[in-house]
Amino acid sequence: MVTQDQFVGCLLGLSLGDAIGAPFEGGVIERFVWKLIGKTRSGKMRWTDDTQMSLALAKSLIANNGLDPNHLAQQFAASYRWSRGYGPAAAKLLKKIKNGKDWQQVNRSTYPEGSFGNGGAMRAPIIGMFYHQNPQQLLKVAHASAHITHAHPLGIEGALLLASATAIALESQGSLEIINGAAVNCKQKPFTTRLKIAQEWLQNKKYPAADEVTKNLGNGIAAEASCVTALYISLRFLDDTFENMMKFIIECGGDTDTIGAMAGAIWGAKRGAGDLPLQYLEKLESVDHLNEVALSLYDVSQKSC
Ligand code: F2R
Ligand code: MG
Ligand code: MG
Repeated sequence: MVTQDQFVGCLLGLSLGDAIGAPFEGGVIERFVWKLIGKTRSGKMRWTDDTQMSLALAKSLIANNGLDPNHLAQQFAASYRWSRGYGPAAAKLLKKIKNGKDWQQVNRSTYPEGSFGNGGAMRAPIIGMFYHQNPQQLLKVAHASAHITHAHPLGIEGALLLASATAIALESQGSLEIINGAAVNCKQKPFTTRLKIAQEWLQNKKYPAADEVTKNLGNGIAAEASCVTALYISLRFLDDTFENMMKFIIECGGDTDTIGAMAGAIWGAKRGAGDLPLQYLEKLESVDHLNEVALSLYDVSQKSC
């Protein structure tokens, strides 16, 4: 039986992973900017686009008892804030939607095949929670919700992987069941090759150092270079602490907020909010709001799926 505590754990885990990882993301300029704007006036850790888009997605699912792509596109655009640190193509696209363009006309305007960034995957744990009882619908909706901003097949595949891994983690499965179950939904070589490596490490209880994880699985902003990494790290640290998982993610470097968000969501879905570190939760912005949204998502998901 999936619990409210797991839904709250998933959303808070996503947000906490995002906020803890954010100061270490990107190059010198991005880190300097985050030093200036990474705290609220009351000194709490701010989250980034990963949480901002996940919240927009959760609220849209709640309002519509499921996915309404046009409503979701409007929610993404209305909640866009430059200070949350969006990807460049995503920012352009959301501004166009805000200015009245139909998302279907602009979601390939920067790249003809669409974006293969990890922006569709970083919010996919929300789909995994909402549709955890309905695997077929989960895949359909993960695809459709990623397509709004990430039409590229690799951007979509990342969303399928993260949504299905979250749903299986909620069912309290072990690490091999989670990765094997989620891997079934991946067909593209950049994913399947990395998944095989991660499956082998988990199966044989190998614990490669951070630089080897980065070299083999990636740590970049592209979906193919961060989704398997996040899934692998969350599973490797399932029986460890959230703090140790985040230390390892920061050691891996690269897209630390997004790998933190995706890994944090899966870890939180499996372990529940009760296992998240209180000393960090106390420093996170708007925890009460995140709690409320996760509980509403739970209620609506129980009734509609
Ligand atoms: N934007 C940031 N952080 C700023 C610093 C990042 C740093 N410079 C770095 O590269 O590590 N963080 C947030 O953005 C990521 C999510 O991005 P999203 O939503 O996928 O954005 P976008 O713009 O669609 O794609 C990201 C970049 O990927 C490349 N790319 C995507 N599709 C492409 C294609 N079809 N052809 C060529 N390149 C493509 C481009 O460089 C895009 O700008 C998360 O990390 C979030 O935290
Ligand atoms: Mg971010
Ligand atoms: Mg990021």
